[in-house]
Amino acid sequence: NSAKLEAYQESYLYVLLSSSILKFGGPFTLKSGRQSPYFFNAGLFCTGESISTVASCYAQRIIQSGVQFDVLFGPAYKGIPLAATVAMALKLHHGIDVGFSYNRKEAKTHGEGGTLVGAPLKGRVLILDDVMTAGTAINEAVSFIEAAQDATLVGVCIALDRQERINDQDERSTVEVVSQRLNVPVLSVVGLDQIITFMESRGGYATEITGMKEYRKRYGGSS
Ligand code: OMP
Repeated sequence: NSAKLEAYQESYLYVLLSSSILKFGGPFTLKSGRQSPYFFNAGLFCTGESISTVASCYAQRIIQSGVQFDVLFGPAYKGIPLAATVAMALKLHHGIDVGFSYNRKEAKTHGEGGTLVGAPLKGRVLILDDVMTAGTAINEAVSFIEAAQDATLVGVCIALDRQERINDQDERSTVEVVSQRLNVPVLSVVGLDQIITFMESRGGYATEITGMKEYRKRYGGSS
């Protein structure tokens, strides 16, 4: 396993492990029904320290990719703080000022009304989300962009690519299939291989690493 790590990915992985955002043990039942020995909980980006590191890492990954965009869209609920803090990190660390937008789960019928909040969903839109496993969650987020007039999806950036196959009949990875289907890049701050590389380099995680490798053999995608 030789997934390379950049400095920002190392500080990110350090935060994931020290804040238990990445949890082991389980087994954890995933949305897809798969039983996983590890689980990534974006709800635990809940301190100034962890959210600022995570947001800076998303920003670096996005800048590194070269994707051009006008608005960030963070699907409710976990995408909301991501959209706000990544917009802030882009401004603070890279001098790039973009709008951010997110949805309500319940449409509001009074006041300003509607389902979308924040910057107008117009122009080139980059979706921010937490994790991709079998690609179900992303469809709802994409539907908001499709429903908006004058909005074009230009990419998706997630915190973790679990590098799983999309289903048992297709060995291609979810990220690859989703990227082809939407015809945009799907970026991730790290993938499962990089988690394994990082934990191997730190030592002391033999059981966790074995569990992740076995799981990767059973459910891993082809790229
Ligand atoms: P898919 O919809 O199968 O791609 O699964 C992604 C969603 O599952 C995420 O948006 C989360 O709601 C949830 N999830 C996690 O939060 N962390 C994980 O490690 C795995 C999942 C999951 O259920 O696959």
